[in-house]
Amino acid sequence: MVEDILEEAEVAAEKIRNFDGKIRLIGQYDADGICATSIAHELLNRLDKDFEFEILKQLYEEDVERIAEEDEELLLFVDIGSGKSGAIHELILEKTDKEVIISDHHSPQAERTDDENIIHLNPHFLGHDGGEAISAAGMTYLLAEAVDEDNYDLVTYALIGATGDVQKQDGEFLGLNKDLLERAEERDLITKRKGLDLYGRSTKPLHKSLMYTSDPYLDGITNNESGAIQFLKSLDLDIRDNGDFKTLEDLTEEEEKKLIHGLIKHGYDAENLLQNVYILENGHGIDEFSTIINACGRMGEAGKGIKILLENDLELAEKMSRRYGRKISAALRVVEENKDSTDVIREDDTIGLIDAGSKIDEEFIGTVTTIAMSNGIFSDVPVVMGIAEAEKDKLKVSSRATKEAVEAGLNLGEIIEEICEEIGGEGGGHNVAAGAKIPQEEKEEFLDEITRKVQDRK
Ligand SMILES: [Mn+2]
Repeated sequence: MVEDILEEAEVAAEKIRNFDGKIRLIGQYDADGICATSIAHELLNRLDKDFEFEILKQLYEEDVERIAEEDEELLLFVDIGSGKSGAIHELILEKTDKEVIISDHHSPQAERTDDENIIHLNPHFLGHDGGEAISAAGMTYLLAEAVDEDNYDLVTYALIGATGDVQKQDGEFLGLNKDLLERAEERDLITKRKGLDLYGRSTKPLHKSLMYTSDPYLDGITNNESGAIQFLKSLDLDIRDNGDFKTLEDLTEEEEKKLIHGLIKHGYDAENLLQNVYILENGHGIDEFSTIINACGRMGEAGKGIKILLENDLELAEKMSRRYGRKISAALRVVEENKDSTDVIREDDTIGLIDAGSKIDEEFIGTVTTIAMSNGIFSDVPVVMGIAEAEKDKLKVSSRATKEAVEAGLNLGEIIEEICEEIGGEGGGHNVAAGAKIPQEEKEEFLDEITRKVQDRK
């Protein structure tokens, strides 16, 4: 299935192989972008190319203008660029002699042309769905494979990237990602097995993971720490390893099986908790590892994410993961400390609002909003929303709806998209979770509109 993309990638591969000058690699800052950048980075390194790289949050027109002025004659955009391909044509291809390769999966802004100076690799052009079938890391992996089959080892990054972009559905890779998974499995780069999908699989002590499991409700274990510890003891499972608490991820496959059988034998509905787990060669689960890579980007340390991947620097991974945890805790403290200040925290019947201004980094407002949904900050509201200042006089809006509201017909993604169209913002998402960037001066209008629309449809 990936053959059509490989065939197209061959032309780009030829261009890269034959190019002697300086190359600039431009990537996006989330897990998929960092994985795509890492693949391209390694691909160019192995060819001994002269290149520099930069990671951007977003590609603005002024970035395209700036890049047009840089020295490099070949520009390689990964996980970024398709959405600005119109500007790339106008500001780079029409005005300079530079050559461009875009390896992306976002909706293309411009159709492909016969301009030989640009190769635009994008699954949309070949009738594949860029949302689920393949990520930019996958596209860039196929480019690396077209350059040299010996680059097969980079396929792991393609799947970490796809995981970061939430392309797995119910634990399965779909479409072209499935082909990529096969490649990884054939070479034992990834092992897939059934395991328990518990909260904090690799970050929380095992007994806490069990105790926090509420769906299904494990009578005697859920919300009962000593019950959870007792249960593990009854199965002869050690909760400690050299003094440290074990996480679920620390268990051997045999021990995990013992746990699963134990749950079933005690009458717990453990079938519900069985999920596909994908274990990387370095022992990390793919979901949790892609979260760490994503965290690096969010903390403005995308370069460290690349280092973790390319050097398999697990110590750095752990350090970044802890730092990210501390940042989230600090952001949550802002909510806690301001819960009596209606400037920051307020609610009516419809919306619980965290109006964080500059107190919470825009990169953390989404996570804080998700947690605020369940930690009792707000009483019974159908929608929780967080707003934080973002770059370029914009506000980042993040919103979550309760299951009940969604079941009653609320679709946050649709509502937010509609409002953004009216007020000149950008946004959308899913029925339960959606986000937007809006102009600062439109805040009140946005809040009025969303309150009205949620009331209409809940
Ligand atoms: Mn992506």
